[in-house]
Amino acid sequence: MADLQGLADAVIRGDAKTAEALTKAAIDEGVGAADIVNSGLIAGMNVVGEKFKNNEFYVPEVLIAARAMKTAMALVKPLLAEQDVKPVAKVAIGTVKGDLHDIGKNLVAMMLEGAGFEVLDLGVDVSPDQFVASVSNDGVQLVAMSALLTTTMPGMKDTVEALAEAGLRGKAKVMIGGAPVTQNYCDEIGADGYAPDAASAVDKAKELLGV
Ligand code: B1M
Repeated sequence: MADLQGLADAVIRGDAKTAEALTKAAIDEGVGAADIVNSGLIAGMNVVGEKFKNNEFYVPEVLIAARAMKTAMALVKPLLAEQDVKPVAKVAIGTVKGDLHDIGKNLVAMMLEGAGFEVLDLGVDVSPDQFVASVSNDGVQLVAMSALLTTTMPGMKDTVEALAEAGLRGKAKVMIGGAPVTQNYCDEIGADGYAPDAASAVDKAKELLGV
């Protein structure tokens, strides 16, 4: 019997070796890729997200859990395509232009991936044009922007405006976050949502996209 609860627990503990072994065993037993992802990997990352929100887990624990999740996900990914399992939605994430901080952005990306989103990571120093291209060329439904400097926050406003100018504001939602970013700033620039941390970012993304 495939041990999907054991897989979820291995992800929570950040035990990549066990997560990999249990994923291999489940695949060999013919368990569907969607079940492995939903009942094993996402279930585990959901608990990690809750613990992070409640300050029971800190950044290192989340990073280690996400690494275990990614190790197992690498085995499942080819099957997802074969079995035509669709991601929850497609997100482009990046740190805005002029800003090189990526630790928080990476955490948000990992939590989104752990929740079943397809994540296009545009990296750091991402221009409004790059975000716009992700929507127009790659079919992204959610633009997720991170900023850690007060001086780079205007890049978020520029991106919201660039999306509007390109006529794409109706095609993708915009979510923002990062230490100096606030709900007030989100309202001020006309973004769709703000999240204070990586776990809340998953909830906000689901809320914005209705998934
Ligand atoms: Co810089 N830095 N830094 N830095 N740095 C800060 C941000 C700063 C507050 C330090 C300080 O002065 N006390 C300050 C900014 C001041 C301001 O503008 N308010 C600062 C400065 C000034 C600078 C430089 C200008 C320093 C210099 O060169 N003179 C320079 C700028 C470089 C650039 O970007 N162009 C600089 C450089 C660097 C390093 C390269 C050395 C390094 C970054 C390494 C890296 O990221 N790869 C660095 C670091 C590490 C920091 C601190 C110490 C830590 C940031 C961090 O990673 N936090 C930071 C001081 C501090 O915060 N104590 C500081 C941990 C991370 C998990 O939190 O990113 O907030 P955070 O992410 C959270 C939430 O905010 C949220 O979820 C995450 C997880 O819960 N979140 C989102 C983040 N993005 C989100 C997106 C969402 C939703 C939620 O939706 C899309």
